[in-house]
Amino acid sequence: MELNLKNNKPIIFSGVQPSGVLHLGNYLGALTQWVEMQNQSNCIFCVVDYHAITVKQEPKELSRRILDVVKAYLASGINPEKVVIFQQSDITAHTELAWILNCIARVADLNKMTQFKEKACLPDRQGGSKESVSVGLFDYPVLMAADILLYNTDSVPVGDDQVQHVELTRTLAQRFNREYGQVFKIPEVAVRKQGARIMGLDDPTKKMSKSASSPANYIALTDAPEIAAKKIMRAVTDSSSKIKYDLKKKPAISNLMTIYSLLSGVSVKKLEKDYQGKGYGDFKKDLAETVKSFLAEH
Ligand code: AQP
Repeated sequence: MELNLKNNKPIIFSGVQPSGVLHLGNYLGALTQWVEMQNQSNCIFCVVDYHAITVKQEPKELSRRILDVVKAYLASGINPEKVVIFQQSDITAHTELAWILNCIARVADLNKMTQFKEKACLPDRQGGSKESVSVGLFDYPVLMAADILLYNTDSVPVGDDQVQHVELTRTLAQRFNREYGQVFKIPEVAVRKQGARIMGLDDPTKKMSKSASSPANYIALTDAPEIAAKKIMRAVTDSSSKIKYDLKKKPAISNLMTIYSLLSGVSVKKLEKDYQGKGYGDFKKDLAETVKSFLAEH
């Protein structure tokens, strides 16, 4: 599909790294927004393979994953007749603009990025210390800024973990425009009220992540329904057994309630009412069924 930018519709840009199998967090935080936006906007959805190589990748595996990401886009309801889907490394302007933006970005800007701090210290990341990870991992928010700014993007639909990177994009665009004249459009970030940060099933204090060390962390969009159901039944829960949404005191059940609510369309308030007097076992059994039907349909 070719973009017709002569219409007055807003330009939407977003992407997913082919760094693993897509999970419910990617779907509920980002892809559902994309599906909603594709009818009213000029949408560009990229597979950001240069971002994925900021950590070590197996070349053959990476090629396969790039196609898997596109398949996940299509299975989630992205219509290739309405949107542009492409692979980042096919367009050399991404890395060219990234270099130009590197020359106005400051080390202090990147030092503030919380995702880098979290990712750099993962034990599987080349030594697990900030000093031994790749420069690419440190610099990746600048490449993301280039991805967004290249297309005169109006809005960037992402999950909560990417908000800081879109804010950096705005800062770099504003700084560039101040120093060199009006070149870049300043993009807005679009984040869902509910589902912007789906947490890991094995640890509700950390976000669900493609590169988590255990598959028990996530429901992959490619999980067989029975496997996904088992993961829900084994998901970590909180100490008292009441089904109540309370992010601070009951982060595990609150996360499961968010997933349940988004997949079923039943509000969290109604779930609390429906499960009054019932325990985690009943709740998880019903959620497992909901997840199974979702996976079977997608
Ligand atoms: N847990 C999440 N909840 C809600 N949204 C999420 N996203 C990621 N995790 C969650 C959103 O999905 C989009 C694509 O993510 P990405 O490929 O850019 O990588 P990421 O943000 O670093 O996500 P992952 O899954 O944790 O990948 P790895 O493990 O490779 O780093 C983004 O819009 C993101 O916000």
